[in-house]
Amino acid sequence: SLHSESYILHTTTLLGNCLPNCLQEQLRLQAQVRLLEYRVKQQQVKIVQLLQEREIQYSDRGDENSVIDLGEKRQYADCAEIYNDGHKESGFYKMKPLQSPSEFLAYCDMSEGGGWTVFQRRSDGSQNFDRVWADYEQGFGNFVLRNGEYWLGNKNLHYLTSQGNYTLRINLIDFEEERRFAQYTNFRVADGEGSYWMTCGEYSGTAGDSFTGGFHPEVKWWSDHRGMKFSTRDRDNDNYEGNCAEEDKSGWWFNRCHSANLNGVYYKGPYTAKTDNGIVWYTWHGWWYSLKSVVMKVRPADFEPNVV
Ligand SMILES: [Ca+2]
Repeated sequence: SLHSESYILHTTTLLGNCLPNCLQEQLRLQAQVRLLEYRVKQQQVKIVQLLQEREIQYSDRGDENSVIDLGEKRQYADCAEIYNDGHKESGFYKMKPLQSPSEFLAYCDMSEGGGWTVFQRRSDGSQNFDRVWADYEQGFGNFVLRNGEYWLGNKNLHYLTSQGNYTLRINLIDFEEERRFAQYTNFRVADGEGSYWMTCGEYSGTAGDSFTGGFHPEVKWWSDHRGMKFSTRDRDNDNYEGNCAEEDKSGWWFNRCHSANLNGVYYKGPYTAKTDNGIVWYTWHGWWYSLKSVVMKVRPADFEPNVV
């Protein structure tokens, strides 16, 4: 609107020097100002439309089948092995960790150094994450699309992370398109008999340490997710007299209850609800902001990309 403002100034100056009978000129100029204002508005609308179209095109890129079939020649324990066998394209690959009785598909993120096995993705709220124990145990969601939302399954997560020393990386994006990450050493998920309890080591990153409550010593007793069993609405293993999974509508390693709830309800940014049940990472946006995008992935700590 800068154009029309300078034009108004110019017009006012002209009118100041004007004789009383130049009313017609005044009207003409006023009409011109209105026309210019109208054009500026139209252009602003166009700019907004173009930005929206670009946004849609960008997100459409994830709307493609990205299952990559390597045949049955070789079995892979995780995406790190697939990467180092020369397959550097991101997509869903079949793998079979050492102890796993069967193969399964997981998305291999071959960016950020490559070799990452993605076990959770949130991108658009298209999948329901308010699910029972059996679903979280087996895994659920979309295992075809690049941006498909899914949970790999606690069983598979156990088989993956019990193969060695795995690094956990959590990538977060908010609705301003800002990106942050949190990384943890020594991430491991126990078996079903241990109710898939989770442990991890040291934090590094830009999103703050919401996973182990490391952001303040006084919150650790209720917000540290380490050592916690997995909970779902039909299997309450949390440290709270109520049922965290039921109140927060997700399956997670709830304590009492959380400072990170990445399987929460897909709201769009700031939200209001009875409980903090959004996709929350407390140390970045607090309890009442639900993130736009989450990726949780693992890679062996001793991974060294094989340059082919
Ligand atoms: Ca409880």
